[in-house]
Amino acid sequence: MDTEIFIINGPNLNLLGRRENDIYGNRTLADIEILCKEKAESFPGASISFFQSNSESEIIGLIQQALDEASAIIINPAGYTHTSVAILDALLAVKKPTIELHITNIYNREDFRHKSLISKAVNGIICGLGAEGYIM
Ligand code: CA2
Repeated sequence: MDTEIFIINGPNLNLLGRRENDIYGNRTLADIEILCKEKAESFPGASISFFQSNSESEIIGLIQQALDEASAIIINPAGYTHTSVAILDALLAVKKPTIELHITNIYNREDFRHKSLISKAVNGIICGLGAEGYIM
């Protein structure tokens, strides 16, 4: 059976590798997409659809699209992690196996990053492992 995984990236992650490399590392989002797709090739039948949006509305649209098109979701909601009840509600409604992912360890950063509104809707969380987290 084919397995399609949606990898959804939130606002400002399009700047990866170009700004704040000391915090987020040197890899661009395009580099990470290639690494994820290479990794998927080692799993027969698996494929990746990789997205980035700065718009909360588009991210919700992608989560809803996953209802019919994806087996699982990996999501780095970026700044919306800490603010978006609407993204939480979309994930709760769609009920796909979901991993919340953060490049940095949100628990050793500013206090406002310690709370994720999204975590209630996910099966697991990967954070603080840099771009390698996406491969895991
Ligand atoms: O660590 C993560 O992956 C975050 O989701 C990244 C978000 C941040 O708001 C979360 O607290 C943790 C920020 C993404 C911004 O990405 C940039 C990348 C390069 C330069 C500037 C911002």
